[in-house]
Amino acid sequence: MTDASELPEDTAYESNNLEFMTEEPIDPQRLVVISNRLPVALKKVEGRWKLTPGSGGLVSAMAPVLRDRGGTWIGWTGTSGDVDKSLITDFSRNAGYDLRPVPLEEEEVRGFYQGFSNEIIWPLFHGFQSRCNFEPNYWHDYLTVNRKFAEQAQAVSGPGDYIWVHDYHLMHVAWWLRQMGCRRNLGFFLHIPFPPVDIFVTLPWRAKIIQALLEFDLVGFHTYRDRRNFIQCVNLFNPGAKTRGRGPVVTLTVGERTTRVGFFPIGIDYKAFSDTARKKSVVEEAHEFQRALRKRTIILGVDRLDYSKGIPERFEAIRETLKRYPELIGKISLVQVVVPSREEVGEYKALKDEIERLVGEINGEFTRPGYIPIHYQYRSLGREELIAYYRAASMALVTPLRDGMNLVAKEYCACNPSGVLFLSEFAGAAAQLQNGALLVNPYDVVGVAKAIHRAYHMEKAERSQRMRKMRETVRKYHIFWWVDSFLRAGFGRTLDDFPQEMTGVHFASEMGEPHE
Ligand code: GDG
Repeated sequence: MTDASELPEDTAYESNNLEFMTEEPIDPQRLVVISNRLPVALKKVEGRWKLTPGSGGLVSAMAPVLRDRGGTWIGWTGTSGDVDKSLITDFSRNAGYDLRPVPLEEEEVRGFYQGFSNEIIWPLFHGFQSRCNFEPNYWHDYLTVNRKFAEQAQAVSGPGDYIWVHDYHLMHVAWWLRQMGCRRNLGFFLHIPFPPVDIFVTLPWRAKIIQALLEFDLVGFHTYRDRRNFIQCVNLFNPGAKTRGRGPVVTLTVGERTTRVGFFPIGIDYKAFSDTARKKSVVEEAHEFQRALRKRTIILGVDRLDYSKGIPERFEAIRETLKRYPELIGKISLVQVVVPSREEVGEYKALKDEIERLVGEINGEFTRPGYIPIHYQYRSLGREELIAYYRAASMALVTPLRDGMNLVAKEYCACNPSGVLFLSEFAGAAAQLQNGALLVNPYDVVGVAKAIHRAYHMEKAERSQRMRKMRETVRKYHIFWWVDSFLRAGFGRTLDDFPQEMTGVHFASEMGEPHE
């Protein structure tokens, strides 16, 4: 268990109390959102096309925003070849915003999505260098597909629109748009971490990626640390680069070009989650789950299948807990939901096998009549079912090895007023939730086991007090605040629109290094 005061300085400082925005309404431009996937996927089931809602952090974050404001969402449908467009048109009509699919060939999906995005950028940016497959041909597909997205954006947007590109699959879109002569205001948000310079420099296309990102007018990250890493990389490849400003948004000038660079910790639709968690049907379902587990302490884990989420390490921590504290055998159960993801990538299949082997092993060791230590589910839950689990679980184990933010941590807080949150120091969310979470190093299984033991015996008053603080933060910095903050930083005319200080966080130097 790590106390906030023991954290490295930059981690401890990311408390992100970002009250830097002006109160004036933002310009009413139309919002054009671009992401790799649309918020829905098309699938052929028994010869007929079906539309299924997408899952994952980006969809959870952006779908309510476009529903609220209207606009256009450009993305891939998740399938190749001809698709039934009428389903997409019907969806657009009901959703209140337009969907514009970008068709991709199977070969392109292989090189751009499975290859460059998921075999290079994802592992590298999460710090898993040894998992990278730096296949030179992937780069070509990455560029080709980014150009397709740029062409679609150019075709469907008007001069006053704000084009907001999301995530690591599409870091080259602005570069292409500029090549096409587009002078529109372009924003980019990275949902995953930006790596430290010594990791980033191993990328064979490092200088090109930096150059491409600087073609955006605003580049946003979740945390101060990600932004710092990015600025250091820009400086390495552009020794004359100048950073100005001291707040959460600074400007970076390289030659003739100036780009704003900021950190904006993403939030959730707090009200929607907390309201649903209080619905009668959800409360009853939560009781159902508790009864099924015979009122044992439920510890919840919910993650996409991904090595960055630290699922095997979490299982080892549960094994360690039951070994170290045998009195907890029969008292605590981990309910682990693993949502299928990227199953076509070999490494993910291997991870699934590893997870299932560990479940078998640990359950084999500690199962007793009427007691199973790990309840493992490999499926996607319905939204209300997920919220019922959040409500039923007295504790949530959110222990990624590295994570841009981690929305599950915030959703749990919104849904469970008396729960205990164990949170990895290496999740972006730790910067905001360290005031109430039990911060853990996910690699330290003994440390996690001690934290579980401590939480099991924690007084009710301490639990509630910790959770109250976290709920306050999650409630205040919700998803609409995040969108608003980003758009204000994108539209604000000068940096003077942003005060140099934020409540509780002061920026001392040009580089924005925080000090107490
Ligand atoms: C990326 C970054 C960053 C999960 N299982 C089910 C389900 N979910 C929803 C959760 C949550 C989302 O998926 C997962 O979000 P995370 O933030 O935890 O993780 P990533 O998908 O990796 O997201 C991440 C995020 O982007 C946003 O910027 O926080 O760091 O990696 O919203 O509720 N939803 C349903 N059933 C499930 O079984 N309905």
